[in-house]
Amino acid sequence: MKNSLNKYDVLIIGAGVSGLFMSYRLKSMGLSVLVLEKADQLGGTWNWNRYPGARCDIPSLEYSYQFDEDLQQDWNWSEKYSAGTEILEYLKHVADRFDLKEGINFEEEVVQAKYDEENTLWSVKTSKSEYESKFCIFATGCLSVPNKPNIKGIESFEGEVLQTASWPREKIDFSGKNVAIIGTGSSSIQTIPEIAKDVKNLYVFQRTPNYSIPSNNGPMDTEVEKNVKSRYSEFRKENYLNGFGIASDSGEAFISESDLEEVNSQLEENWNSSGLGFFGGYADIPVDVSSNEVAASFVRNKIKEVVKDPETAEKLCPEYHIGGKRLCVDTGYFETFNKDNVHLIDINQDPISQVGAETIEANETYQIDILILATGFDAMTGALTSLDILGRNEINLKDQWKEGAKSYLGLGVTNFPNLFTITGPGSPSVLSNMMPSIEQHVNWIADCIGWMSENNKSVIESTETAEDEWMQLVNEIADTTIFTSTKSWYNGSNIEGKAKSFLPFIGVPAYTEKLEEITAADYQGFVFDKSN
Ligand code: NA7
Repeated sequence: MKNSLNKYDVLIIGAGVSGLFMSYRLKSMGLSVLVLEKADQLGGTWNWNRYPGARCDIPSLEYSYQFDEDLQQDWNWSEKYSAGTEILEYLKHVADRFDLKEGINFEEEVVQAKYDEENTLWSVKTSKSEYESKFCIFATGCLSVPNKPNIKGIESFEGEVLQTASWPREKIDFSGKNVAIIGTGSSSIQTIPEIAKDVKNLYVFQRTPNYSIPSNNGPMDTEVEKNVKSRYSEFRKENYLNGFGIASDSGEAFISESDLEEVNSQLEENWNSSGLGFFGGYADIPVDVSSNEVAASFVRNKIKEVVKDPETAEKLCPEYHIGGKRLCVDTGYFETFNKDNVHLIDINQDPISQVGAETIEANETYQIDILILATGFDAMTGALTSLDILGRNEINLKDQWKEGAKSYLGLGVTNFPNLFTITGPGSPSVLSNMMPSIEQHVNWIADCIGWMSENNKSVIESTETAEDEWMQLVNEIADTTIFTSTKSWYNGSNIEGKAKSFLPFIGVPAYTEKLEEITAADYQGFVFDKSN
């Protein structure tokens, strides 16, 4: 495309892990690319979620780009699981190393993207300007629109209100303060042990307890690092063969067919070393309710061993299937409830009735200085439905998805030509290691755009039939697992009024195989240059 001031071949929305690599790939192909980023710096998730204790729960050697051998050899991670701050440094390094910052407009929020059918162009309006492009790629992340809870009186609170998902850059002084935190998902589980160190009192308002496995984090084991680096590409390939795309051994044994004593000693080993891999430690934990219960009850017993007050321990024990809500990985979470200044309030039993100027009321009235919302996200679709994306006949994506999001492969949506989503609904995304899943999608999109150019195709769009059949497959697979019977953000249950549909594709190897088959069949399920 001719490069006039605001015209590009490709506009990429978001300068996080996916937007950065997408711009690298497309620029390497000689295309004109602009990245539009709402924040004042790059990093996406790792820029916004700056709360104390923010850490990746996938090991550092896996949660890193693989597209450049020198990069993966040169970069040294300091810990087994990286802190958010270190990942942000890494992403800045990548942007500098590959000269990516130049093509990013910061503090520019996209408010509308509209497809012009006649000229087959996307018109994108931002908080500052307007642009046109042939392709529009949403690299907006799966967990990027915070869920703001509707709690009576919250706007009248006169102390500081913080949200884990949009944490301020300056250091917060918690010393001697009374702090309340609402929510007990992964973010809260990471931040509670850190915040509890300084506060006068920490009041934890829990609606649903979570299963969490100790990270056993520590400095990077240099022998492990050396070994992985000596065979990095093999290591990455092996990880794609794991159901969740991680390095942890997928247990092939079934709890239902094993001796219970042996199972317990294996679970003990997994508890001490596997982190998230605990869930896949036996092949039937994700699919068999009775086997799942064996693993769940093992974790409940651990909680009861760690937490000294039996009543608090009981409240911290989840009842649903382990893994049904995303499993957490922690550093001293359950231990923190043994501190005298940490108090657990079960808001199922005693709901929060209101927030006052200096108080929060549930079973009693708590005086607080700081209120922290760790209440999660409008997951997987929020970043695509919180603005106006208008496709053919000006159909708005949020209307098209009113009854539940539908996408072909998590990459394309019918009625939205030349629009791609990275790790969109219907792809392994949040049920996989996000880094390699992002790279898989970015490579696919770049290759597809390259193929279109070589084959004189101008416009790509997924068909409704392909999309329907794909989402049916997503749901058929999910129905064979424990995931659909638990309320979670995987199926939209955490957001009031959101359609309930299960969104991630379960199984990285099966997904990869499908993607390869479809691509080899000249992008089966997509149509090119459909007449309007
Ligand atoms: P999560 O895992 O969605 O956790 C949010 C928590 O907030 C969870 O405990 C929710 O309870 C709770 N919540 C949400 N709304 C409310 C209201 N209105 N009142 C009380 N409690 C509420 O988000 P995180 O940020 O912790 O983690 C997200 C992902 O980031 C994580 O899984 C990793 O992938 C990284 P609920 O369970 O809905 O009853």
